[in-house]
Amino acid sequence: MTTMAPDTGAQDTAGYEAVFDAAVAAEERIEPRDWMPDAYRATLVRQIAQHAHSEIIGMQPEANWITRAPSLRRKAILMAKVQDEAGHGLYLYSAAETLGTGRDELLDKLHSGRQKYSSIFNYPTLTWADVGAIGWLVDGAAITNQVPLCRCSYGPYARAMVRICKEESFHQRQGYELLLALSRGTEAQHAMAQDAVNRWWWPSLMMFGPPDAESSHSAQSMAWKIKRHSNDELRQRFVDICVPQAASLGLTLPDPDLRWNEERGQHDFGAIDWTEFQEVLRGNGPCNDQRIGQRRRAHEEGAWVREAAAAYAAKHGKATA
Ligand code: FAQ
Repeated sequence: MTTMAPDTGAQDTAGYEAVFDAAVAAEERIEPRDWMPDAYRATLVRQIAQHAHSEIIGMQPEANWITRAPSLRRKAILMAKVQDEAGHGLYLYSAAETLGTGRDELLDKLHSGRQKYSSIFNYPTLTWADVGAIGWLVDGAAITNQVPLCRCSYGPYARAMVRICKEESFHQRQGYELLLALSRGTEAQHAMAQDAVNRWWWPSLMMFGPPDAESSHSAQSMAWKIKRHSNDELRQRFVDICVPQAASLGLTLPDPDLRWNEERGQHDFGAIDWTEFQEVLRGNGPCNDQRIGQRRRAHEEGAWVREAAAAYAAKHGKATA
């Protein structure tokens, strides 16, 4: 989109709004210096921040297994994956910065519970098979949700998503491959893989957010082309993708109501426990306290790194001047 004069707040914004609406309708990208409605900016900051927080908190469940990976190859893959998630957090915090909201402010809101992160990361990783289940199901759900975000109307978010989705695709495959090895292994390994899938399946479906009828932001976000599909549409797409993959893995999905519906051309699936989802959002999931406690500690312990980087930048700036 062509750059428009920034809103000074004093002038009539109707003209700017018409140009913004026309750009969104024409599938043009909104860029940081373009005029945008305050509510559009606030919605993007909310979603991008929640997404960034999810990426960095999401490092914890799998990092739990780095020291206990069963081989050097598995350890190297897992370390690379967890580092990728940190990188995704950084791209996303940078995207939020282009909207005028600094990283410090967003981290402060995360640490004080004023901003959310994905419900999925409040579940424990009990066995090595959980690393496979997270890759297959959690990264799989993340890709299903995030590929359409590559076409988000806000340029910096959409562009960050392109690289993130490529990396998530590798993550999904490594999880699938890990589960396949376990599923084809000993009886105990197969049982471990099945148990992990049983525990991660329903929380993965919750990642897509509340049902459409209860999704407070979907209608406006879709009108602004931030979101391209509703929560239920993406959840259904994910279920349809997973069913044949589970069969190839030799594993079952823990839903007795899961069956192909010829008429709809999609799978029917059982009722999601939305009470559990709401409880996790309220901070009462199995690992909420542990996750946020660990995040606050990491931030405090990293203070010296931030101070050193700032001192270096100041010194370097002075030398250049
Ligand atoms: N968890 O009106 P909606 C990953 C909140 S990345 C917690 O439907 P919206 C990579 C929502 O914020 C995973 N809260 O909201 C990885 C809102 O609350 P608010 C993260 C949730 O925004 C893999 C309220 O409920 N991905 O996994 C959740 O239109 C492995 C009402 O909901 C993203 O963030 C939830 N599951 O749609 C990393 C993708 N669902 O703000 C490490 C970008 C909803 O009013 C290891 N985000 N809420 O207080 C999105 O696409 C959207 O924000 C949705 C929610 C679809 C998540």
